[in-house]
Amino acid sequence: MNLFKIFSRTSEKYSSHKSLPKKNFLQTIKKYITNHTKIDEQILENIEEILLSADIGIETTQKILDNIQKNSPKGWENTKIALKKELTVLLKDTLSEKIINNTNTPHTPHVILVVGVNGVGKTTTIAKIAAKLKEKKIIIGAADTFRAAAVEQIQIWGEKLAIPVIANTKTKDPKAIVYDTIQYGLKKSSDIIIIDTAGRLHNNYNLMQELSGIKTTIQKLIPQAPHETLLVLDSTTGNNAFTQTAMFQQKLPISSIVMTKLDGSAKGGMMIGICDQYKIPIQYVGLGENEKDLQFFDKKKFIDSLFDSI
Ligand SMILES: Nc1nc2c(ncn2[C@@H]2O[C@H](COP(=O)(O)OP(=O)(O)OP(=O)(O)O)[C@@H](O)[C@H]2O)c(=O)[nH]1
Ligand SMILES: [Mg+2]
Repeated sequence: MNLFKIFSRTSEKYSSHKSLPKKNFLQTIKKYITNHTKIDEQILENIEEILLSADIGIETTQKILDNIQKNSPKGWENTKIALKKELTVLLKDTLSEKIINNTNTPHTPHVILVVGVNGVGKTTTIAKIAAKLKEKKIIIGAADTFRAAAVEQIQIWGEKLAIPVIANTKTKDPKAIVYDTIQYGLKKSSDIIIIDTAGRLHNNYNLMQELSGIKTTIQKLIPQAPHETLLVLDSTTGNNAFTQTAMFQQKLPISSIVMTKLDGSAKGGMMIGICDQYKIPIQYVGLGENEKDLQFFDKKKFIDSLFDSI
């Protein structure tokens, strides 16, 4: 699966739905601009619909429309250059590879807290990150005390990847597990500690509040931690991902985003919209259910691929 083809898919699912993009949204915009000498209200409305149905979001769509309006008199080639520049600015730089990789761990232990709503792919992403950083000494804290099978799920990954998982099925308090995990990580001089948390609805006050408690617990042992807070978003959720980002960001400073399930029917435009609106970089993209199905998000490659085909 090539991530950079996500906008170009022409699945039957897409073609059967009139309002969804049948191809790379830029191709459709190109067609409109090339076929009309003047960009009028109707064309702008059509372009707006294309952008919104690619999940780019209202605010970012408006910015792109303003850009097209500003540049359209000079024809498609100039508009294309302007759009490429605009998308490069809208997609915030990925900081991830500077933050952590197999040869560089700026903080030891480096604590990564993984959060997000139910079922977005947090636990699977943790396994994928651990598999990617396997040169390092990693431990995982199974702090999802909410879902019965959650501990077992991460333990199975731990066994598969030969990574210790700290769990305690006797407690329902995630803070207790977080505390034990950090303590164990410090004792064993771990390089990386990854904390799995329960899926929580962004509009559930108590569950969101619990995240503050988890953070405070981590800081009792390592005041500067968590060094990274990853928000996992399911790319198939559409506009709701914008609200999730806003609500999680309100509770904890999110350092970067993992966009999962891009191997599915997602349109991917939300990557542009979310980076633009919340100024949070995308660190990883999930492209399947196996431990190898995780890629660092490369902004330049992503944008080049969008424009390569047109
Ligand atoms: N196709 C695909 N499936 C994924 C991806 N990431 C996760 N999944 C699947 O999504 C489902 C949910 O993944 P989990 O990792 O359990 O999600 P979670 O956020 O930990 O879920 P909760 O702990 O219940 O909130 C599983 O069936 C995963 O295999 C991905 O990038 N692509
Ligand atoms: Mg989970």
